[in-house]
Amino acid sequence: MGLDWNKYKSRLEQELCPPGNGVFTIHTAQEKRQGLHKKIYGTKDNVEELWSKSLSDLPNSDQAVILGICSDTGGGILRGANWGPLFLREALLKETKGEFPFFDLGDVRVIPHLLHDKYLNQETITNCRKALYKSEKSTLPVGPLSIAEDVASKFYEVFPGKGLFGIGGDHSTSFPLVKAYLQAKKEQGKRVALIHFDAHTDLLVERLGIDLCFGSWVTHILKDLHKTQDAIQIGIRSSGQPKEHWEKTFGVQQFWADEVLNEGPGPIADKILSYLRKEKIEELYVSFDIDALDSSFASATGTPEPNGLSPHEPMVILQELSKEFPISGADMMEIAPFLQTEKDNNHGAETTLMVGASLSSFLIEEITKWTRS
Ligand SMILES: [Mn+2]
Repeated sequence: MGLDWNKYKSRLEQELCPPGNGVFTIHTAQEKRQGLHKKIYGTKDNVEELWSKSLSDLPNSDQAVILGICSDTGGGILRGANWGPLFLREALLKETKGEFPFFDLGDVRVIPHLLHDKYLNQETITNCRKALYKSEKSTLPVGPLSIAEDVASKFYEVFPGKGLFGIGGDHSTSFPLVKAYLQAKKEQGKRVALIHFDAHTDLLVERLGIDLCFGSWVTHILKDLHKTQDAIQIGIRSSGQPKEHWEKTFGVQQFWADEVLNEGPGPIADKILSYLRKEKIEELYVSFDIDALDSSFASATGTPEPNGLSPHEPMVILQELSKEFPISGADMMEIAPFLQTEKDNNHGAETTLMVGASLSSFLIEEITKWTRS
């Protein structure tokens, strides 16, 4: 037995805040936030207290557990994915007709100027601890990626049989989630694979000297996989290098968007399945960058890309894979609801959120199924 639940709960009460509150703001999107709180708690008042009370039910929950990370500091082209967790939750509740097929842990308390604590000096860490935890003696992390990693790794320590569904945030926020997941599964002796949907490889080693960002996070979780081939990327199309370069240099497997569109999702799923069977993979983590989808379906994102997948292909692939291999962790990243960049008749954010919610709700259901199995 590692950390006990009560200690973890008191950590959560400090590191997290109620669902939808992860963006530090007074007025912006206040109505939306209050609307979400009314749906969750039946009121917009005393939300901190109601949320903190609700955490007590976590040990008895058998549902997928949601964690929002409202950080886009790791992005860098067009920002705005910090609003993903609030807006996607609302879209999810529409999708599930107000039912809650998940347990909501809340949002990471994000200082929007920070990324990871390793980039900070001691003075800044102390000041930020004063701001977040009202104590300079606190030993808790302060950067969003560091907090998320602390929350996720201790989550798996306390609840090895539960699964997390992360909502980003720019794609760097998958780094702590995937890292904690991979390390926990390794500890449990379980062989897992990463199924990564994206228009981009996210395989930079660093970007302008920063190693943890939306373009480089995958590179830094490869060492936590049993084999680098266990990272399977789907939907790639915006890349300065051909597929062979990435597969040879990093050892990952890729299925580019044109392959998926030409061959169809069924045959692609079959190829992936035969690898997973051969390698005796036991569980899957799915990281979904919404820009894997064509920009006509996903325009509300930092780097919308044409010539991508429709929601149909990933759904078929995920359905086929999950028939044989349980999905025990997943995330939905890079939805930036205030961005509407394409000629989308101003329905871009609505469409992006709708398809994001339908894929998310599938992944959440799968995590819940696995939790109950
Ligand atoms: Mn990405």
